[in-house]
Amino acid sequence: MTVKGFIFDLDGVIVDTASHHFAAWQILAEDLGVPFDEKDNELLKGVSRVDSLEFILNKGGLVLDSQTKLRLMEKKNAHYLSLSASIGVNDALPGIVEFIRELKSRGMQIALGSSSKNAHQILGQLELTDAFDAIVDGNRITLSKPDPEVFMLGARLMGLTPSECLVFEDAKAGVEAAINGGFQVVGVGNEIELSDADAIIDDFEKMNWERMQNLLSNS
Ligand code: B16
Ligand code: MG
Repeated sequence: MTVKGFIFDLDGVIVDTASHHFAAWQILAEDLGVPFDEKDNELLKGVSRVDSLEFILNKGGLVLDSQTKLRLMEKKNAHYLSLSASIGVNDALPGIVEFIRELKSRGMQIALGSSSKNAHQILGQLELTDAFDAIVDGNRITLSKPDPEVFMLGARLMGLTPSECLVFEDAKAGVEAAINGGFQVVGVGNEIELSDADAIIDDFEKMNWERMQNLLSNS
């Protein structure tokens, strides 16, 4: 395997903040009188805050001015941050910290590739900031997944080409972003949603170097 760098999505891969994003959007959608369920939320995983709001407004047939949209995004983010405030060092998803440690001990480079503007805050709460050689978050990109910008920048900051990197993603938009950028990608979670990925794992509980190599050689 020629992989030298690993790019991890944040929400839904390193920590279960996906449920907090869902809850915060649900509160906002309810205020706006727009129906919003888990199926809608699945489409918003990995999608930027502004594009997520546009999705909800579009679903409800609502047209709002840019000031109101800004206010709504601030409101959603405040809900999200209050739901995420209790995240601490023990809340990384099972096996992920050990797997990242193993990769580092083998001399691999590690990057974060997240659409979230809150990524630094959440990584800080998990005390994982120092584990990353490069951090690309929603503040550093202009195009949302499925555009590959977030992963391209991660690869560039590690001094690697996309073909030298492996991406881990829990979102359909994220898997498409990786494929669009020419990366190999492992889907984390739903086999049907993520069926375009090169390989799929349920979680990181039994993940290690050997298992990862087997997964990729069978893909
Ligand atoms: P924020 P990821 C994504 O993070 C989330 O999956 C998505 O639900 C969220 O809307 C997006 O970040 C923007 O987040 O509002 O915090 O900037 O999965 O790419 O790590
Ligand atoms: Mg995600």
